[in-house]
Amino acid sequence: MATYAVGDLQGCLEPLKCLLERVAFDPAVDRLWLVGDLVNRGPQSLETLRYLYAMRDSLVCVLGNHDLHLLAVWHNIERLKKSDTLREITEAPDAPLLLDWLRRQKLLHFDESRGTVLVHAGIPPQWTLGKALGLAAEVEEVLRDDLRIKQYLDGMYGNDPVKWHKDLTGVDRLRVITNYFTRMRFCTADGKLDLKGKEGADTALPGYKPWFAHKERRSRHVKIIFGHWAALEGRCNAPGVFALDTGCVWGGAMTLMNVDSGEMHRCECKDKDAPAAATSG
Ligand SMILES: [Mn+2]
Repeated sequence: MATYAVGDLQGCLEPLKCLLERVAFDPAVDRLWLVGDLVNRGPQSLETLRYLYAMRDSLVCVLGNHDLHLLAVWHNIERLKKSDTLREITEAPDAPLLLDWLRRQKLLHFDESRGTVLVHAGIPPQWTLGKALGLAAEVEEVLRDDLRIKQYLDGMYGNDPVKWHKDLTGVDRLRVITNYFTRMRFCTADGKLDLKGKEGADTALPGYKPWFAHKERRSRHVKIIFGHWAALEGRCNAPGVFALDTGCVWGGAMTLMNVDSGEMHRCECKDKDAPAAATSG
């Protein structure tokens, strides 16, 4: 009985299967945690979703920005972008089943017995774990609500407000919460976001740092497993913080971690048609 976490899949199903074979994953007893961005850009987004849905009882999954984008496309809020590879999902006969499962996943998962958090992008420095869990739950509730999900997805896109304030309400409030959990890389110590920078940890603007690098970060006493930031190449200098996106879809590798032992495994991305440059997380 083991618990594993795996980095961004982005429709790369073969490297996931390679990793699960490597550790002899048994869905009857083992558990797999997914950091989100299950789909898009890679070769097999639909097959990946079907594969995960079939083993849903063995999964813990948090949502990434690409998963939310897929939900927005499905609800006719947002059009497909040129680089999206999501049409195969929205046109599939089982799309309603798969996407209803997807929208019921969390933004933040906390395993109390392990003192470990799973999140797509991260937790901003000014939030305690308790605060973060409460705010994630606000978005999770809206995603499950047939009446409110469209309004949320419609207002989800955008970089403002750049910083959390407790008096924020409505879509502005939900947007900044979503941006922290699913898009953040660099921010200031008090949580002002720079959502444009996508390169390595040493490319922060003056006054900004990678979210995990702020010394007084209020969630520093729990372990955090995250994805989203391929340019880190799995390197993260903060103790107890584990960066699992190693850019599989960009021709890198997929990384799987044994949550309890910390043991890491990698399978190379063998898709020769993979996009050449890491332009998105
Ligand atoms: Mn992402």
